[in-house]
Amino acid sequence: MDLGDIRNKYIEAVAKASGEAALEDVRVAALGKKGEISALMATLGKMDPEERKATGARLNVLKDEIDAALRARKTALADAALDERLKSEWLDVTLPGRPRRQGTIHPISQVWDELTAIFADMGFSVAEGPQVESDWYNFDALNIPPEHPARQEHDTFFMARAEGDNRPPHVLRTHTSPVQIRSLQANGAPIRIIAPGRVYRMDMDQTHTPMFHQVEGLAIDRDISMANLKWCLEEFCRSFFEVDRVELRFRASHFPFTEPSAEVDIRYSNVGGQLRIGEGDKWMEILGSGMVHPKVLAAAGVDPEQWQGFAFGMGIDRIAMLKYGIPDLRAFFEADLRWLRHYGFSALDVPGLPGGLSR
Ligand code: 2NL
Repeated sequence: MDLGDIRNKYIEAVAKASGEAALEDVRVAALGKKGEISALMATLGKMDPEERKATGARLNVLKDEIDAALRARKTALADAALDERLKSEWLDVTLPGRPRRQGTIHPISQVWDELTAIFADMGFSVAEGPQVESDWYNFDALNIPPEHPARQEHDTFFMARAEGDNRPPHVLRTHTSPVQIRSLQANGAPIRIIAPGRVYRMDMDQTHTPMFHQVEGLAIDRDISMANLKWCLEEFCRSFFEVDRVELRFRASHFPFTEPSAEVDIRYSNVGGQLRIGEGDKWMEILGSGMVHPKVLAAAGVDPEQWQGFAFGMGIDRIAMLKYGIPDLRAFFEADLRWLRHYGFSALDVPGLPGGLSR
């Protein structure tokens, strides 16, 4: 037998093996239990001692040589595979770290927090209540009887009743007044609360969305007048718009739930599209207000002979647009991340009177 031919055959096969599996096939064929070298080893027993010694030694050398070639090739293949992986999976560790994107506080939330801080400083606590209301809380208790035109003006969303159920339907609250009625019923007078929250009216155009935000305020005590209302609103506007001087104009108006009633305008100027509060010769309506109607107090279980007070209602979205120069109301509700990054606030920018409202 020519061991040289066998050697060349396996060394060549090892060199040609293109992967671990092919290499294993070569190993089994040459060195496996039933492999060619093992078969040759098995013939040694029939040889005479001299020949056996010489052939045995040569077979061992051959076995070691093939084994070494197999190991070397295996290492080379693994190195090549690793090189391939490193080429595709490289990472430039010298690049600067990418900070996680920070969310922002929505301008409505910011303004909500700002006005809460201002009224809290004046002794108002925050009241909340359901967004689906009975028509009694949303209308009747507020001196808006069924035939009152205000019921139509409110563009109310009505909830569906079960088939055959003829009771008046519940509504999506059209203002947060019901929250105040509920607070009066639960706590009685005296009371000083604001009720910020979502309200709903069937209206949709450049200046209206079917859901918007309102804050109402209510102060009931034994000796409260329009003068207290005026001071309270002026103080609020000075703080909220962060100007030293504001001027409010009270215009006689009508709401079913207040008597007398006043719509309140604020003085402003428009210099090249920039609104400035407290100066100039323009007036803009910002809220409605008045002395709580005796019938409303009575409906909420408060004796109008002993108690009186003021109430007001204001659009949060509207005053947010005014303060932060946001031109389109609808953008508030589109969840456009680019818009939020532009108009949103840092999560660390928590409004408070000691630290300032909008730093
Ligand atoms: C407006 C007008 C107003 C009220 C809301 C109120 C609440 C109770 C009793 C009496 Cl419980 N009044 N709220 C009073 C006057 C006006 O809102 O134009 N809002 C945007």
